[in-house]
Amino acid sequence: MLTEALLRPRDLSGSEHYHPVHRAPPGVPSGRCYGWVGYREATDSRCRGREGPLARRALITGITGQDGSYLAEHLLSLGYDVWGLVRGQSNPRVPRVRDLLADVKLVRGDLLDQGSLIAAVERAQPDEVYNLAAISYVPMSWQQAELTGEVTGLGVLRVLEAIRVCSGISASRTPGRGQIRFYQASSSEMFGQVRESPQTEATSFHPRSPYGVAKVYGHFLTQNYRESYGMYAVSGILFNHESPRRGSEFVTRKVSLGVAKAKLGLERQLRLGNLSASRDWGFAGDYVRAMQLMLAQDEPADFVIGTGITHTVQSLVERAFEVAGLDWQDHVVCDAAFIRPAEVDQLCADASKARQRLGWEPLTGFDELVTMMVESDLKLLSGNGGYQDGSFGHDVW
Ligand code: NDP
Ligand code: GDR
Repeated sequence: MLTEALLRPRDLSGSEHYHPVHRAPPGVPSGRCYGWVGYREATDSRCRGREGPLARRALITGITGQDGSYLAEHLLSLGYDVWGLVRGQSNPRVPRVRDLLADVKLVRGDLLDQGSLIAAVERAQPDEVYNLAAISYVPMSWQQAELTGEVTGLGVLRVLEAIRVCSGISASRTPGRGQIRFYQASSSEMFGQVRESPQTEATSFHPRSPYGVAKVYGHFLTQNYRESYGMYAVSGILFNHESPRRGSEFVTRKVSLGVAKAKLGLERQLRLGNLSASRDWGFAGDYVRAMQLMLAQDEPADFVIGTGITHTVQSLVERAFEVAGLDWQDHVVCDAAFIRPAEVDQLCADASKARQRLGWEPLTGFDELVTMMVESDLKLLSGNGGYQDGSFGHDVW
């Protein structure tokens, strides 16, 4: 469990062992990530008596989101020391992380606040930063377009700047510097009105929402920091990925919850928008493996991650009701309120580059994913387990 000691800021500045310089120690290849080695060797009990490289340390923004929880679990299983950035004074989603991931250390910060990000990087002293934080619900990006631009777009700039400042990288390209590796959560929404199908890393962008536009900014900025400063900064262009931990506003979880409610007699109708849109849906647990692999390469590069198989929203609905032995036509109502001002009609990934260079493959198919989600929500709503959102209750952190 998280202890007070872990949550209290360590007073680095007063330590005689505080060496905030990212430099490989003598005899260590400069390409390897040994950030903050001097400080850690001197003060961190994890390191005493250990030989060889330290456990890698990761800082995840968006730890309270779907991907944050899966990525943290995956990195912990690989032996990483995992830190998560959490915003707000009393964030209701913190219990979710705490219950799932007792070994994660939390640090406060907000993508809207540059100083907080610099402080978080200084405190966590990461080897790798995964920027998963965003306003990620596409319809909200029309309602709060400016906020979406600030968080999902400019937030990427602030995280990159925090890394640049803490790494002591100046205004010119310095090859070999910047040993903190950076992952940006780019999105297939950048392809929007697709120019070709399937989409690859070379397909040009035509975003269809303020969210998609903000992601394009973050994507190119990540590329630009790589080119400008020689930073190891990469983007994963991930297609839709889902799980029992998905937010209930997204269509897959809305449907799995709707099916469970219909099956248990809690609600009869499920109101949805455009049933003819197609998405390349995969399992979030598979996709976070790709994020870590992208930061473990010799050379930084961007990758498309998806299954290569696309389904309509209607086929998702049919399959989900079938899992519960129900006929979707008895329950689903089309509601214009859920139609978007501009739609992304179809998306389909060509993830050949990731398969070849990262050895990455999705392990969970569409039917298995939908079944997993419906079964989890049936358990949840019948009080037999499932995934609790944790979005209520007292935040003691
Ligand atoms: P979620 O919506 O589940 O999580 C978003 C996270 O961002 C939450 O932890 C949220 O924190 C955090 N956040 C929001 N605003 C701020 C802020 N101002 N400062 C700090 N943190 C903030 O998203 P997913 O886990 O599904 O996705 C992760 C990332 O991947 C996102 O960037 C998303 O855009 C991108 N992406 C997702 C895909 C998918 O299919 N899931 C596909 C492609 C890209 P809080 O709990 O406090 O609200
Ligand atoms: P998306 O996911 O917009 O692709 O963004 P979402 O599940 O919201 O929508 C997928 C498709 O389903 C259609 N749809 C509905 N969507 C919702 N949410 N609610 C409905 O009632 C409904 N009815 C039909 C939508 O019109 C759309 O075509 C997700 C997010 O995780 C982004 O952050 C991420 O970048 C992309 O996936 C890749």
